Amino acid sequence: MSLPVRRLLTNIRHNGSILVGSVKVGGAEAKLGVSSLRWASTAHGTAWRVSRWAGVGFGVGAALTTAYMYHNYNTTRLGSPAKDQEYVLSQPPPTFTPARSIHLTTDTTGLKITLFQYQTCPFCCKVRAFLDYYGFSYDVIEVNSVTRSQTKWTDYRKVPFLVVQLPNSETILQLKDSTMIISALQSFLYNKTTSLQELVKCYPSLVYTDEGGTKKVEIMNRHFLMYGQHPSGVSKEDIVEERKWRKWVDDVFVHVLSPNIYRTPEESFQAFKWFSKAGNWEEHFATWERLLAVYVGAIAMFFIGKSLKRRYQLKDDVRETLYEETNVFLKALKKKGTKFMGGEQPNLSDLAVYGVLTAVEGCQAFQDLKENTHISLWFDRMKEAVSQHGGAVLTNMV
Ligand SMILES: N[C@@H](CCC(=O)N[C@@H](CS)C(=O)NCC(=O)O)C(=O)O
Repeated sequence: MSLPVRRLLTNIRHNGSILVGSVKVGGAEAKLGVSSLRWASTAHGTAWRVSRWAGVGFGVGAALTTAYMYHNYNTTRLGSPAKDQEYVLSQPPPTFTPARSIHLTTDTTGLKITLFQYQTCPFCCKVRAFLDYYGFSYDVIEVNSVTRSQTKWTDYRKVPFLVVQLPNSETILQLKDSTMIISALQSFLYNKTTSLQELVKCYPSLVYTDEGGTKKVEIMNRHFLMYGQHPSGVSKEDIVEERKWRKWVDDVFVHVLSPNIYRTPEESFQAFKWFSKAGNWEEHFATWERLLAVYVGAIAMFFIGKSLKRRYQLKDDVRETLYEETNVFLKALKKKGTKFMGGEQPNLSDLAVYGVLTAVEGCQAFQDLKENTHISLWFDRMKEAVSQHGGAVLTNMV
């Protein structure tokens, strides 16, 4: 086993920081500080670190890495001012060429949204499913997960995040964390009289130190919608149920995916080839970065997948857990007897499950899931609803 991979595994065993930081139950997300050993929970986040370590192994050189990190550390980042203004940027971020721009004339919210993302990160896919379903216009900035040059200006260390310029205003917000982004924007759509700037104040971040002495950031209320007044046609039970499934996606379902897509070395390799294709890595990575991310990433993630399987107590045959958890959702859907968990239209729980599944759509695990469960019917309906911007009436504010 190569040194980088061995160190990686040692870090998982002893440090325990892998995964815990980003998607732990209760929402303890970002780890703070600058360190080359902060490992992410998902393929893409891990891949860039793997490739960085592999770069050392392949002779890029410790000095170069150190200089690069020192540069990162010293790059001025746009921080957050006063606590109740924590999502307000003190100055506009630098401009980047969007990988693509989605422009819908039906979106009259006046919000100018830019999504910073990795194309196949499940959290980013979840946000895109939401934005597309509601027909928001937005620009996509594809972050190079090796150099991360597009995010040097911010102290937030993860993707996705949104930069949102408010209508007729100089104010620019930075919304962090997929679940908070979705809750804040959905609240805005329900609450047309309250500005987004006011609404984001309902999601303050809380910094704390966990039992292990690690600093964590938790975004309060991130699964809660701020309705203002009780929405018509939605019962209290509907609201609680939607929240329950959204939490289930963040706390359970998303953790079942990685061990499944990296189940064998072949599947792991195939998954990375799909990430490379779907994320257009040829355009966003230098050739050496892309090849390292694919080859070293696939090997490393195969081992990490095993560790994740233990951490999240998946069955020995991880597919069994994937089918079982998917069936938990499908069974609840069947019991409701409606097209979607939201009834005749998708709600945020449908969008969350659908969103994270689209991240693995090109993987063998998803093919197996389609063959071994009844996910296809609902999934295809969701695809149609999202691609047709089924919720666009809410972004049409005239
Ligand atoms: N709780 C966060 C988790 C986000 C997350 O873990 N993102 C990964 C990529 S999939 C990440 O940015 N990891 C850090 C990195 O790649 O540097 C959310 O829901 O947005």
